[in-house]
Amino acid sequence: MQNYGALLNLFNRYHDFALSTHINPDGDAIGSELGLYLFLTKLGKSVKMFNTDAVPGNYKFLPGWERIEDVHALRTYQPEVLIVLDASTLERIGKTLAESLMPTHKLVNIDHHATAEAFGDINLIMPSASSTSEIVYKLIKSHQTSIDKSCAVCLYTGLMFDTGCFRYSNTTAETHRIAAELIEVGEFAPDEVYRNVYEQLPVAKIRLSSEILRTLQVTDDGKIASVYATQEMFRKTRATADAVEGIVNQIQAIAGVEVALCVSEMTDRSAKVSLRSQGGVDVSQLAAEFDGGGHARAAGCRVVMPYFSAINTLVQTAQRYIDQSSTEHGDCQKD
Ligand SMILES: [Mn+2]
Repeated sequence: MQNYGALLNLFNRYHDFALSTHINPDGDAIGSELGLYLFLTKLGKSVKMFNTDAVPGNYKFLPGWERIEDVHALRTYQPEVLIVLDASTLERIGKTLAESLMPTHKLVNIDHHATAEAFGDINLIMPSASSTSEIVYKLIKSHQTSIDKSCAVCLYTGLMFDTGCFRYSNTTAETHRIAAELIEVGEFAPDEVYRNVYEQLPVAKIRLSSEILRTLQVTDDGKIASVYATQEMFRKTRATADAVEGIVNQIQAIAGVEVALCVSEMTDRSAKVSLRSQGGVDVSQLAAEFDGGGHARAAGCRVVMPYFSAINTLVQTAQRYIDQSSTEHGDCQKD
């Protein structure tokens, strides 16, 4: 991969680095950011991290999380090199940060989203990688530096998160080999990492889940399942917006369902949509119709309409995709 070389050159040439990742950061965002931070620090670089949103509580067991600063800490600081991780567009790091965090020399983009834009001077975009953490792992390996304990647990967390604990189709023999090496090097207990990430749920999240699951609708053909969350439900359960995460995966598990979607009513009269697919429909394309993005089997978008209109619009669009994919399938059978 020639791009590793271009990036490794930057590590030799420059001293001041800043890292950032997407809004509402998840396990891969935080894991890859901290993993790269710890590696660059070990190389003796000056490294700062700036995120728009705070580190979620369940990732505060990871070494270095408290070094992540917000946009207010930025002031007039300009790094020589800015590396953006796990964000398919520069705007995904948050508008204010995207406009004010300017590198004096190079902008680097490290990502694995199929819809990733090559917005950097150097772009390390690998849609075949399970996670951005996997790309960071390979980058460090190509530098022929050993991965240390603290770095290993961060990268493992990202790998675990983005593969849905090694369940999703992006999980390969290689993913397991990398995970095995990280466990060996990191000397951590994988079950403890799992508990830290997934078993720290606030009770409000379970209460919200029960409200949301009550809204379940499945189309007559059984192929599209949808649920929604309203502001009223958030008020009633006192759950935060991120408590919706994961519910769409539950309804995707319904037998026969090809596309699952969860619509959340936002406070600004827009609606946030999470999409999942069994593989027949590329939901990153579907999301792109609404200026969203993601992966073939997991994507999202935000639409400016009331949540009930959003459900209808998205279900209809998903139906169109399912009809298209079954037509294509039918043609194949005729041949
Ligand atoms: Mn990711």
